[in-house]
Amino acid sequence: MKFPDHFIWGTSTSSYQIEGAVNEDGRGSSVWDEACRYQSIVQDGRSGDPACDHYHRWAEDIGIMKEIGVQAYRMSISWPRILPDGTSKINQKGLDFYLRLVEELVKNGVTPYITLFHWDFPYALYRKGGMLNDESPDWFAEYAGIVTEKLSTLVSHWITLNEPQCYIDLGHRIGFHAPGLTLPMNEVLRAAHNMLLAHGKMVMAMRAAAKQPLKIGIAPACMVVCPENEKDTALARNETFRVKAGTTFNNTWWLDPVFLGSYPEDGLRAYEKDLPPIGADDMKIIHQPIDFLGQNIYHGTVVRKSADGRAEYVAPKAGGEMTDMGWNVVPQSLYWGPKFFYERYRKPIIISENGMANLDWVSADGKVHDPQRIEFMRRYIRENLRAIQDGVDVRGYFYWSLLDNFEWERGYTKRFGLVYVDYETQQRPIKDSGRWYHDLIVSNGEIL
Ligand code: IFM
Repeated sequence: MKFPDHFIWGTSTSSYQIEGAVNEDGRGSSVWDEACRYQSIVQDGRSGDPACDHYHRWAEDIGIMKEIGVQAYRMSISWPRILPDGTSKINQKGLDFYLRLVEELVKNGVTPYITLFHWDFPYALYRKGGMLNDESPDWFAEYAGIVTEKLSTLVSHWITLNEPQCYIDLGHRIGFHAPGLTLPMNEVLRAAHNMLLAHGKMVMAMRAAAKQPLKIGIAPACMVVCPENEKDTALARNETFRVKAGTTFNNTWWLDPVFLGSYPEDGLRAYEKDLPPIGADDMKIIHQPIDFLGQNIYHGTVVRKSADGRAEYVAPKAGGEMTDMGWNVVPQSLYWGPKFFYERYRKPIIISENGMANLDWVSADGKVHDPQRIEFMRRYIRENLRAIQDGVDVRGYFYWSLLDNFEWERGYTKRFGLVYVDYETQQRPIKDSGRWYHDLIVSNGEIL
């Protein structure tokens, strides 16, 4: 059982979840800074400061990556560190921080993958209307061009948006995430449309500013519906790609415009009375040629055909495997997800996030034993290999996350890392799973 020779093994993080140093070196405020301070959306009442203090400990963290043996590191850029007001005035110190980080990664043989937007939207732009301001796509483009100009000599792999469904739906419809809004559906869809335009305009700006040919992708949250049996495959595929009214948590409303150049018909029907104005050239802007699809997949649902031919969701078994997030363990989502999406969009796939939160602690022997995480990874990655063996073009796997970190509305209560973080001392022991991942990488999957 081996992965293709070119397969990339990496880990992921994001700026607000690990960096800390929110008031240092000219960084501006983001909607998450403000939400943590003024809205009680975070369970433990904490914020992304100091998180893992990565802003000061980045060199140590690269050392840890080397010890684990990761070949690539997916990180995100804090927009308000680069442009404290969101546009115009560049904060050189912010850009220099990322240049140093990227230089050191490359020097250490770790390939950087950069995500430009992982939710830390500049507060100054939120005050100008945020995603409801139709100028917002241009703000994203300006920011993307500046970062690309600075870093693209060394960085060839880029992701425009991370899980836009979360930023828009959790942040603008349900209010669980910053900026904590509960807007009506017509405004949510307008914000979503602007987010898609932002993606397209970012790609254009990045290609224009690039110092070398870039590989650009997008990393949505992928909702995967798996068939209970092979005979339920068509049903599961339909459910995976179906747009349901009342939420933008779906796959095709976001990805059909990006990869196919149009909104899905069932979505246009489901959202009919709330549709945003769609300009004549909008789809052309959104549908830029890009190079890969990043899939963030953690769990899935299972479906079978009912007696009258409808989709019947299979309830997880009582007391079944579950992570500390309360997410069901559905390893076959890493088979069906890549398979269904590859069939629909025909683009190389990177598993840009997969992982689990676990109740980890440091044992008396000073180590962190996390057998469940090892088992989780083993099961999921095996399924991913099965997809590759069935002809799906999966190019890499990025475990979420390198470090335990600030898990948004759950604060520091959830630990996803291969590396344990003691937030008081900032010590970082590598967990058993990190050691296991090392062996997996060295054997290119053979130890599975
Ligand atoms: O921590 C998040 C990450 O920021 C986005 N994807 C899911 C992870 C786990 O919830």
